[in-house]
Amino acid sequence: MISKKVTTLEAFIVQQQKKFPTATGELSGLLRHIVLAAKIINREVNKAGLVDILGAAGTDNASGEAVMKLDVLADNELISALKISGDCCGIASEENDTFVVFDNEEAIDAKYIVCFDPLDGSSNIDVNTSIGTIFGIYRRISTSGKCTEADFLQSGRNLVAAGYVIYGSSTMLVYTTGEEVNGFTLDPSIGEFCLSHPNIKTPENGRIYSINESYQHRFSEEVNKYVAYCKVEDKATKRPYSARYIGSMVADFHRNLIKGGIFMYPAMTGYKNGKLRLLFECAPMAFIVEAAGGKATTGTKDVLDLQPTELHQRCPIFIGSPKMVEQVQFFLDNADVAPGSKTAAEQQLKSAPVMAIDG
Ligand code: P6P
Repeated sequence: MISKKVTTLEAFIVQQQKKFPTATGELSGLLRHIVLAAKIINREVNKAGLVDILGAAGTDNASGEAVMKLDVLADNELISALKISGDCCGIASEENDTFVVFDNEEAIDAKYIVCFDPLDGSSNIDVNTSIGTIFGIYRRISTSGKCTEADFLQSGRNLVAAGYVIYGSSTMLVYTTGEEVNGFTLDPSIGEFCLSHPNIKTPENGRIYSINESYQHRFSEEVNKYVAYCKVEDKATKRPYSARYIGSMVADFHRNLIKGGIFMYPAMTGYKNGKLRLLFECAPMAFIVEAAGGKATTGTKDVLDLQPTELHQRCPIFIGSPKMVEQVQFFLDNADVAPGSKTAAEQQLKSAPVMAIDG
């Protein structure tokens, strides 16, 4: 029996659409199809541990069907769902070298395009670590007919909506259309995403830093100084911070969004623009974090201000609690500041008080 008000994602989408009298329902329809794909991906991800029974990718399962890699399956599900939606004229995906045009009659003139990473962190699948789907929705620039590459090479400032699904201890869908960020947890017993985290605002400050420190020898001196700063014992600024790095951007981002923290994937030797993709990971996450009161920079400009020149371009990213992003920017802009200096601590103390970390 339902004992208290439960807002399903479907009901929420309808409520949100009503706020815009001129809304045609196309964005709502697009979101519904992304949700459908997410439920199918969730079902398959949750079976990943049974690969020995169900067959590994590249083999045939008991019913003779080819078992595909989960990231390929996720890519296919999203492409199919978006194509049949009739509200999307094409997609660009981390899994596909070029963009995909939907030239079927009901889709070819649709208003929106979608960029997505179908299964981010997929290398973690076989060790049962949280992974995710990341998506960003733009209005097409071309007016009608087959979408073009220019429709996809838009800065994050043009995003209409962005979100992610995290397949973790529970499955959550978090999305924003630019104002509020809302989180919905999947209730498997009814197959519905239910509003569990209304109007998420990320803490102004935090005590979690996320970076792959094994690349220390490849980072710039300024990045290493900030990482050293995070480790200095200093009661006033509640340091040392806690290092948390899962190696799955969606999982690291989501934890920091809720608890406060900073996720960093800087430029480094061998990755002159960092590793993460602007269109499929960085821009959607930057859109979400800014709507939640956070910040996202490449180290030289806001991620959302980057004008993409190619589909798969990478960009450095420092994203999370605004005061922590400002603090790392302080180190990036002041090469002579020592990690243990009073100057560095004073810069931090100008910020909001740091939240205690719980767990
Ligand atoms: P590294 C996963 O492969 C991914 O794209 C992100 O989800 C994650 O944050 C990053 O790469 C991890 O990269 O080099 O630390 O293994």
